[in-house]
Amino acid sequence: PQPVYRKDYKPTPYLIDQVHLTFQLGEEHTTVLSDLHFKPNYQGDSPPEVVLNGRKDLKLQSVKVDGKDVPQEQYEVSEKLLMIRGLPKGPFNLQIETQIKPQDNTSLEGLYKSSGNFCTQCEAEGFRGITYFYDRPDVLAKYTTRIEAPKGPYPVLLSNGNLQASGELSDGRHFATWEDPFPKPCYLFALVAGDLAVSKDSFTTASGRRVDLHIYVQQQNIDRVAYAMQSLKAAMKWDEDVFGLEYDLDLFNIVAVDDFNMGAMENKSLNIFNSRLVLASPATATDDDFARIEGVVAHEYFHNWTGNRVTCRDWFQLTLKEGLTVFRDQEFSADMRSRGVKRVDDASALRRAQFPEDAGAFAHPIRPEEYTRMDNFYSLTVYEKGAEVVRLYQTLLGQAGFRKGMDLYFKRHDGTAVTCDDFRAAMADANDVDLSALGTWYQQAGTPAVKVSTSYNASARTYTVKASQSTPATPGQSHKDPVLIPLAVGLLGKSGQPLALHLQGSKANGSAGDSAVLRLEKASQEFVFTEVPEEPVPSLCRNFSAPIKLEVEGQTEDDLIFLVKHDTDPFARWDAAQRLGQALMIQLYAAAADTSKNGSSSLAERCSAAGGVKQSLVDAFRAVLQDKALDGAMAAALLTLPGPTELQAMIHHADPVTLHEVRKYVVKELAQQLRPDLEAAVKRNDLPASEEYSPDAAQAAKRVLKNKCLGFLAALGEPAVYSMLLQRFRDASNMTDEIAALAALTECPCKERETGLSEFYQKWKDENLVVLKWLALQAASNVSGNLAAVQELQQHPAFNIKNPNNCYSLFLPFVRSPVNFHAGDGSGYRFLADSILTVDKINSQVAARMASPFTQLKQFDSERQTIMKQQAQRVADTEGLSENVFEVVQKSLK
Ligand code: HT7
Ligand code: ZN
Repeated sequence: PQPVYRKDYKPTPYLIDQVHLTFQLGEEHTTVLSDLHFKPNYQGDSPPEVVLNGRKDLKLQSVKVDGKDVPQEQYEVSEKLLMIRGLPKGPFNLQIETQIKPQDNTSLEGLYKSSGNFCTQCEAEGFRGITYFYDRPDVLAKYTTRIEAPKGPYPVLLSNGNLQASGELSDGRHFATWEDPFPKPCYLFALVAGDLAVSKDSFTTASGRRVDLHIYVQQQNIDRVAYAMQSLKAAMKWDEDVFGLEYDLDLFNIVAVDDFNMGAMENKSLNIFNSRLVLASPATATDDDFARIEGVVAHEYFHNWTGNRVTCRDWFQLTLKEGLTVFRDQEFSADMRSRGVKRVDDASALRRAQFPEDAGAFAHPIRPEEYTRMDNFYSLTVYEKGAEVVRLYQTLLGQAGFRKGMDLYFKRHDGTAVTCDDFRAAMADANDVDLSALGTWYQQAGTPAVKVSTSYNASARTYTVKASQSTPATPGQSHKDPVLIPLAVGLLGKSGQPLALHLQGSKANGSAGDSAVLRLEKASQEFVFTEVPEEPVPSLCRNFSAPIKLEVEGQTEDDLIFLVKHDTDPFARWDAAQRLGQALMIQLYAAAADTSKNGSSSLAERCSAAGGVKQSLVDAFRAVLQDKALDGAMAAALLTLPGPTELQAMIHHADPVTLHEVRKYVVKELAQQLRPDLEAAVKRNDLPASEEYSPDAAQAAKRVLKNKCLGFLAALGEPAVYSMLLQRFRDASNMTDEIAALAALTECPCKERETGLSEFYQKWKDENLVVLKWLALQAASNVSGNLAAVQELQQHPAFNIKNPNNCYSLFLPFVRSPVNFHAGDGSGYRFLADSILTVDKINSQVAARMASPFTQLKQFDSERQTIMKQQAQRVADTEGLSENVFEVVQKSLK
């Protein structure tokens, strides 16, 4: 496969400004008639050939120019292209007729069927599976779409824009014609035809436009859309209030489908969603599900401006729309819920998942330089690190400055396809500042490491912060330049009070409340605070002001405990707790892994001989548990120890199973020492049965803390706790509590585990989305020998390998189980490789996602690296492997 390079960008020799599509949908095949208006976009007077993208499953029926058949010698069709020569000078119309078979399309790209309904997914390059076209984001056209289909099975016919006409045809067929007045790239095209129920509402924009809001779902789910509708209205209002952005049509549709490769898709006025991100009821969805629905509904809606009205010039610019839109949805959720907790959650997710990507074999800049399969670059780096880079602008410019930049961006670029450089230029010009230093973030892969050391001069009353930065080499990129890092800093006095900040010189970018933002842009720099009355404890990278790995030289355990107690910045406080946990587990891992001294001792004995869990950590956790004023969600975050992926990255070539056992040991020790406090917190946060369920942040905070405490108690391994958990599972009045109790049991090898899992399945076997939770719980379990159970689940009647949600709920959670995925005999790796090869024949995008654990193989001990590589190699050597999977495994093996 040939990679595409960013440097090779060239505009197309023609533009297409009008597209008329007719779909004749049928059970045997679908005919697509496409009438395209071409305008020259070339220099000179001899018309170049037209080269359009296609896919091998397109059956070309006819090609006409201005209504006349193009002679066979004037066009060529290959697996991926249609090339036409001898075109007229000046504008012309090209008519193409193709036949496709959506019912056989298991890739879920282009036009396909899900639960009997027709639907589309065109981003990134799926439109070429529908008809021949310039399938790239810089060709913007106005679309009209006529859909014809049998009325019985397909009473609902939807496409982008406004409904122009509809009516009956002969033979029980009917039609609808849709017209979208906004020029768009073909990746935003959508069509849905099926038998769907609709929930209707409306929203009146600030300027008085009434927008009809329709959510389409399968009939049996119509009572589960209220939360998505409420979220949509909240998002519409928020975008007006915060960015002055109004919706621009009279209709906004959302359709939920069961078979979908990703979360959702922002097609113009016809968003298509994975049903798990629309459907929710207290009985079937958790608090996290509700929060995710709110965030993703908003995200797709926000794309109407950031992505649709202003789109990307080429796919290398993907972060232009995705990084910016993730940033916008993060801010929305922060305003809807607790801002501090949201920031901690986002930072924690970035560290847990994106940092490893940035340190692994698939590391790439937020704006990649090359790709083979674009689908593989819908990555945490492009999305989540991209959002952090957008946040850098806001941290540097302030909220008002950021808004000025956004206003100018829309003013300059509405209706066009642009680059990340255009975004940066708008931000800079609107604020009359030079932001070129931010450019490096778009070019360099890898997480910058920042080292800070501090010193206090009592007689001069100065406090000096020295900072140095470096970014580790990543595949294909050995040289790294320093990047511009806004480092938000606060100083705390002896009793925890914030100290007033006076920064010498002009290095501070600004200060917000008790924080100053230091502007790190060189390999090493020094900043001096003056008039500092006493030696402070520094609170660094507040609000996670940049996506960096921070090392603070000389930071003591006492400093960290002090910050956990006193820091008013939620992120810095949480980070201090994380550092305490990390330091302890790194130290215990060293003792646990060293079997040379007393080979016959147990891991717990080796850990306790090394000092066990320090009293200081127990005390810090106790203080959190006893702090009744603390938001429950924040308390739960503070009580969450760093997870396996963060720890793995910190210990060179660690054995993941030993590391898991160490973490388990720490959890159990904490549970033993904190038992009364944990039980009290459970009691305090148990809501009375009379209180009606609400997914709001206040109620959810109580549940998350209670369930975190129950998770600790489960680690005690006591039969009485197991039966208490089973009882809670049975008595639960909402899915959050039900699944939390079951999840705690699923980690314990006890009879209550089996009882709970079987009762849960019997109760929910007819609810697809709930069955996914049941699959995921079992797949992720660290109960030893669980691979056999996972293999059995693959054969279970509830499991459907053709459905991406099923694959994501079985295979992805399985690879997160250190004990079973990383089993020393390589059985977990073999299972993953086999599963990738099976899924690849059905859906290569899903298979490529499943292959991503191989990109991390260099982190593990050498024995595991060897057997992981063997399996990755076996996948790479398989004949007929998709380009998607090949790109991932081949990088893993380099
Ligand atoms: N913009 C959407 C991306 C997307 C996608 C990409 C590749 C393959 C399938 C896909 N489904 C949706 C989603 C978003 O970020 O809003
Ligand atoms: Zn998006």
